[in-house]
Amino acid sequence: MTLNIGVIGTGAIGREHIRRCSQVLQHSRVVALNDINRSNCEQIIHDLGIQAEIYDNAHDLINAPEVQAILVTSWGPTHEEFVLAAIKAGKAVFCEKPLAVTAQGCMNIVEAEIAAGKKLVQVGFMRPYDAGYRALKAVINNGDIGEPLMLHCAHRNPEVGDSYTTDMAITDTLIHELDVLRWLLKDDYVSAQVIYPRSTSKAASHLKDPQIVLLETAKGVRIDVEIFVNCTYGYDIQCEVVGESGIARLPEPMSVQTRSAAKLSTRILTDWKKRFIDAYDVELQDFINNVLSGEMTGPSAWDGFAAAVAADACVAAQKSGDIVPVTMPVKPAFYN
Ligand code: NAI
Ligand code: NAD
Ligand code: ISE
Repeated sequence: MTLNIGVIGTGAIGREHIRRCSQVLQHSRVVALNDINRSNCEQIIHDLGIQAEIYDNAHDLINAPEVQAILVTSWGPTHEEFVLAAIKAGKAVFCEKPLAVTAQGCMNIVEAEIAAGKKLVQVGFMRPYDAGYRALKAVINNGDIGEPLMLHCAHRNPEVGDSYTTDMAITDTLIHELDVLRWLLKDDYVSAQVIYPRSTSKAASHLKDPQIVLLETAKGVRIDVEIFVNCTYGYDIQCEVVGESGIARLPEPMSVQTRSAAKLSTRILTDWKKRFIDAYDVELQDFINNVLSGEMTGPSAWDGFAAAVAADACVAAQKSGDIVPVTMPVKPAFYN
């Protein structure tokens, strides 16, 4: 059986996901594309040699009879509209993070999905599919380091474009930690605070970079996340869990160690596309398999909502400098 997929948004990650659905994964075929910039679609059809219809309107793609499932990889502010339209059409939808740019937008999706009576949404949070994070979670679950007490994390990009704003450090970047740490600890956030260290001279003048986000969970775990998106040296994701009886660290990506010119060294990745390349493959194969089998088990609209509630609090904390409460409603039984 093959799943016919339509893709909205054929930019950086859209192109990557079309490549993997066409060349890497099983049981999937990309049959329809849409982008506000039509030439992006034409270029991809040419480069990847796929046969896909280009739609000039995203809603026509969503409602096209040959499209069985939708990938939303357009920019964040468009996600809510397209996911709601997919639910209305009764079609499964994989939506890149963020599910919507506000918690209210995510809640609109949660309510529409519950009203439809069927899970249709998977959010593109790929880190729970990463072998390194899964190994870290297994160490915690085995009790190897006792109960987690503190986490020290970092999310560093070599550079960002001028259009990247201070709040995007939360809504675009930290959102991955907000999701994966909640999953890792099986815990929810209760408060957030943001601290600005001395700014790097490498950032645009309008951007506060780096930032430190301090989170507290319901179980009392304290988390610090450094977000540094103009660190220059690489794309570097760190996560250290301090437990009652030991410490566990997220494994580094595999890299050959060299001894040369009086140095012992390993390379650091610079491109986010490569850091979680296997996790993207696994998450999308999971989506395809689940749509075909009729049971969605990946990161849900509720997980998208939970991350957005925490993100809203972090953005408020950026602006006020205060410790801001994170208040999560009770999870509907639909998502248990
Ligand atoms: P991009 O800017 O390279 O691509 C976005 C594409 O969407 C562009 O081709 C643009 O023309 C198109 N687009 C914008 N508005 C549209 C509309 N109304 N209708 C149809 N097409 C529209 O951005 P990128 O880096 O590919 O990011 C896209 C999404 O994927 C974002 O939500 C981003 O947060 C997410 N993302 C997720 C990553 C992950 O690790 N899970 C990594 C990178 C991006
Ligand atoms: P689990 O029951 O241990 O999950 C723990 C908890 O995390 C659950 O309460 C679940 O609701 C929640 N959760 C799941 N995804 C989340 C997310 N993205 N953000 C926040 N909370 C989340 O189950 P698990 O086997 O650890 O799987 C967790 C996720 O990883 C699932 O989405 C699963 O489909 C996916 N996954 C599974 C495999 C596999 O081989 N089974 C491999 C990779 C990823
Ligand atoms: C990008 O949108 C991503 O999602 C990457 O995974 C993240 O590391 C980067 O900071 C974001 O800009």
